[in-house]
Amino acid sequence: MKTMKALWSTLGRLGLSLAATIATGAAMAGQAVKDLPGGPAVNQFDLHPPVTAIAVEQRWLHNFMLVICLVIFIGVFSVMFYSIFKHRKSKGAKAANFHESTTVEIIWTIVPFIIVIFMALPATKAVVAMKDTSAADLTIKATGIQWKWGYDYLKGEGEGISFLSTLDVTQREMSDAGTPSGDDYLLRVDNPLVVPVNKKVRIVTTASDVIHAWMVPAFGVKQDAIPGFVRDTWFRADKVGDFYGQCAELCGKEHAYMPIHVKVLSTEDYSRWVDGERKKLAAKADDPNKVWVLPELVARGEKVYNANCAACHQASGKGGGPIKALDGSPVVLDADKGKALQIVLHGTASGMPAWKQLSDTELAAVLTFAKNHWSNSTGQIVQPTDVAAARK
Ligand code: HEC
Ligand SMILES: [Cu+2]
Repeated sequence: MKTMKALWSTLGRLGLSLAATIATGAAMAGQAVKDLPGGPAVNQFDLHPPVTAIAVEQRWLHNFMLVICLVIFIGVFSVMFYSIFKHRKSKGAKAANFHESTTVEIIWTIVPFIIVIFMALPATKAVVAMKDTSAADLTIKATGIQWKWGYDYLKGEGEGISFLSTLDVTQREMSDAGTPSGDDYLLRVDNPLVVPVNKKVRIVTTASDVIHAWMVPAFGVKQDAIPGFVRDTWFRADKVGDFYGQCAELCGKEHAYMPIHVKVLSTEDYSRWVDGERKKLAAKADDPNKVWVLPELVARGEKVYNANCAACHQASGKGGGPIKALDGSPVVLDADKGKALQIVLHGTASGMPAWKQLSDTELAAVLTFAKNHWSNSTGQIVQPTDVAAARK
């Protein structure tokens, strides 16, 4: 009796949560999410529409194997059910009594063997083609970092360009607030990877902390990015457009927040983009001895903050849980600039990462920003030279 009661209450609770799930689903459907070209589609059933020869081949292989499996499934089960039905006991069927039929054994060894060869041949051909990263027009290193991607153009047009690609801040805010919207929800990044169309692009993957994986379904590409190792993959996109993927290896609590956005441009547009990046690089090569004025440095610092710090400390500067607030923090407000500087340069044992990979100017900017934003208004300026001195 008691167990029955428990069972009913469990079932009741299950029903409630099911209803809640359906209600949320309906609420989300109410927001009219549409297909994202180059990304996921609403109620997507098939693989992503392929835009590389490899992805076309993978899709063909997938369908080919599916058909073979279906035929075998239908064949085997038809014979089985037919035999069970036709030779049932109530019809007075008598079981044949024999063992060791050499003919049957040979047939059921040879036939599957032939089927396996039929499937393995085209599959091997595809795998070999996927692994052939030789003679690439462009080589780009993709580094998985908790939780963003770093791209370095190593060889080919655009060599020397390098940037980080992080989830767009508005996406993070929507996620935190529980109000998803937009067709590219959690797929929008600040700096997409840009590549030319119809060129063989070799992607070299590695990681700086844990294992990540670089995956873009429309290209048929998925490659683990492993710390201390270098792996590679390639694609040749035959269409311009925007294509989306995600980190495909569970890499920590923000695994879902490291999307991949690849922008495929025409050859001319790509050259133009490279030119623009070169100019930006030149402009960004900050003079470390420059003496900045407050508003300029705060504006620069806000960008650095949004790209690197807001994920933990929040756009509001309030942090949360073990992540200390920067708004009103005595360390940030301290007249001794060195205190905050040491923490940001070297991190702490309790979860604050070290940021020494940022430039002197970026660190000076982000600290000046923290000291003069939200309710903080110290008027203090941290100059790049202060950061350089603290590094020693
Ligand atoms: C991965 C999450 C994370 C990121 C990203 C992060 N922090 Fe922190 N930060 C922390 C945690 C956790 C603490 C608290 C550490 C402690 O108590 O020792 C902290 C503490 C601090 C402190 C000391 C605050 C105090 O009152 O003691 C400063 C300053 C700071 N962070 C600045 C930054 C800046 C600037 C950035 C961006 C460049 C940044 N943090 C990015 C997690 C993070
Ligand atoms: Cu990852």
